[in-house]
Amino acid sequence: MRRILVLCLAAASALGLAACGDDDGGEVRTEGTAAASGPSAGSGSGSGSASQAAPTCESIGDPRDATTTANATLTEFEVTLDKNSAPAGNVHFVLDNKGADPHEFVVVKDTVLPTKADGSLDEDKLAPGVLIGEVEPFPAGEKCDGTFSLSAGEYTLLCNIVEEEAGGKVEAHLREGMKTTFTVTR
Ligand SMILES: [Cu+2]
Repeated sequence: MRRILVLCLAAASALGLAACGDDDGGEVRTEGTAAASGPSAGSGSGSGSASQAAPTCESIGDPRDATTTANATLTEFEVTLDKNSAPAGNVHFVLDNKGADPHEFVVVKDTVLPTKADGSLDEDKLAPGVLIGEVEPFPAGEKCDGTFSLSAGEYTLLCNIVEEEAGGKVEAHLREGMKTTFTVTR
């Protein structure tokens, strides 16, 4: 599920590198090599999910099943929670993207994370069952949510987006610090 955000490459070639700032606008988002083959083709959490020209919120799970609601704020590059623990059960995470870029929300039942050379989470190296689920990337300024069934243990909540900017600079949100821990008690 490695994601790559290609920032304003088209603008850079048309207008020169000065046009290629760090802010929003003109972003072209790709996932792997699957060029935009249609919207909302990939709502699952599999590695082969299709790309979307613009991310939209796809809520995960049913919040009516939740016994706990936790609010998470996503920014560059932090995940901030209003509570750091919950009893075992279904936890409804209400996500508020207050940053300038799209972010996602990945739930991993571990606190020691295998990473790739670019600093992103290497999901292929997680033990079976450790990757609980995720809310796919959604835009800056918007809210989204996900409800996950969590058994007792220590979790990491993170964003695993990797941006490739003009000039080849790679920015992994996880490496930039976009994670927090969450404890589920019995
Ligand atoms: Cu992010």
